[in-house]
Amino acid sequence: MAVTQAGRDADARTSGVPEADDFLNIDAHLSDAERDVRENVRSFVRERIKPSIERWYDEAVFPKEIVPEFAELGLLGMHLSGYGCGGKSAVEYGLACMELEAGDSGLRTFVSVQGSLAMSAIHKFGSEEQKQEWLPRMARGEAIGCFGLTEPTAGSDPASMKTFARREGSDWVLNGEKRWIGLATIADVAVVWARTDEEKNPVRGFLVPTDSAGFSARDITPKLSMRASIQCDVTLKDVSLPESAMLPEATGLGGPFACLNEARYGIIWGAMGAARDCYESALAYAKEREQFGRPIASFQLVQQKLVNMLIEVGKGTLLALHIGRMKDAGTLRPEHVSFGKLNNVREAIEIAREARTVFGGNGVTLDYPPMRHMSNLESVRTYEGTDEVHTLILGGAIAGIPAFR
Ligand code: TGC
Repeated sequence: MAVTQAGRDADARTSGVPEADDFLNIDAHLSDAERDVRENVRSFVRERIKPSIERWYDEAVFPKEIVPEFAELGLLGMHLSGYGCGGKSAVEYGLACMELEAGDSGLRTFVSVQGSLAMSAIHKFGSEEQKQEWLPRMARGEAIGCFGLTEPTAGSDPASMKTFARREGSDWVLNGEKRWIGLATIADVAVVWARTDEEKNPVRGFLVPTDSAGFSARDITPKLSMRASIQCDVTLKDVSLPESAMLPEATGLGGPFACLNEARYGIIWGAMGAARDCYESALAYAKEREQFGRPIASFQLVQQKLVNMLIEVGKGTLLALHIGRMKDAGTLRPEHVSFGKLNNVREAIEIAREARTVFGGNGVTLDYPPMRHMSNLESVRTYEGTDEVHTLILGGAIAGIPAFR
């Protein structure tokens, strides 16, 4: 049965103890539809992800069987409209990311790569035929997409990419290497960004079916982070594509960067999901774990840690909601996204570290989530723009002087 806001308010009043997961009653700022999305994804994470995540992480497997269930929940291309996509708001999508990442960053990353990067590239820049061909199947989880921007020697600076698309008659022939490409070994289609010899805006996007001759992908292993997720090296060797494979509406680096905005936005929420899971698990453990004859939650130093976590989870969640409202209102700028990603991932890592200490030695095992989240968040802090990149995007925005070039 759905819990109404009035019911939650009454519970909080009568118990006198604010809920651990919503100390500030941020729920009061959500609509019923937003709370429904949040509750649906939260239940899914509780029932389908939490019971198995330690095993998936330990065995370093992405549970591909979960993809149809993500689709059933409406998580794939959730914030896109038409073509079988969910048509949900930015805040609803953000809440879903937060709940998923409370399960594991690797599983939230699947939804981000599929929806925010691959589907969003096709939705924003594809031809009608490309949209009809791929988006409905991707929304149903029947086709998986990946997004090839980063290269072995072009990470923070995608403008230095070497992957090249040359004209051969009316066809394109792609050659190059991509690295850290989520899902590439299980993908059906890769959105590949490549340099062309066009003078103005040489970077263009191509839809590459992964069964194309000359396309190959390999999992990057072993990893100490995002173990329940797939990141790959990709090689493109004389991959021949028809003219119709090019995304017609993407010209220049603004194309991939617009997709990165979408993925970075989801991270702002997701990081707070991981942080909340660390805080909640540390709070529960501290109330049960006894040392010196009493629960460690009674010790002032432990309480201070818990309070520091609580405050940063609350601030970061409010920031995510504010940024989500700006996105829905159409007032969000890329530097706002940098503000959110930089702050929330940085704080989430601190929270995970602090939470781990509450568990003492037990905190370094997979029996408890903080160290797994901490390891995952090291990747999250790095992909979609490092701390340094986002700091300098913000620096450039406030100083009015670009830091990079
Ligand atoms: P710059 O000259 O500033 O911009 C080039 C053109 O792009 C436009 N632009 C944006 N458009 C939309 N959103 C944004 N956030 C944008 N940022 C820039 C800009 O207006 C310009 O357009 P135009 O029309 O004037 O040409 O480009 P720059 O190269 O100097 O930018 C520097 C910097 C550092 C900000 C940029 O390179 C950057 O963001 N670097 C970080 C790259 C990054 O986040 N990489 C992660 C890629 S994710 C991935 O490949 C794998 S992870 C996901 C997975 O698991 O698969």
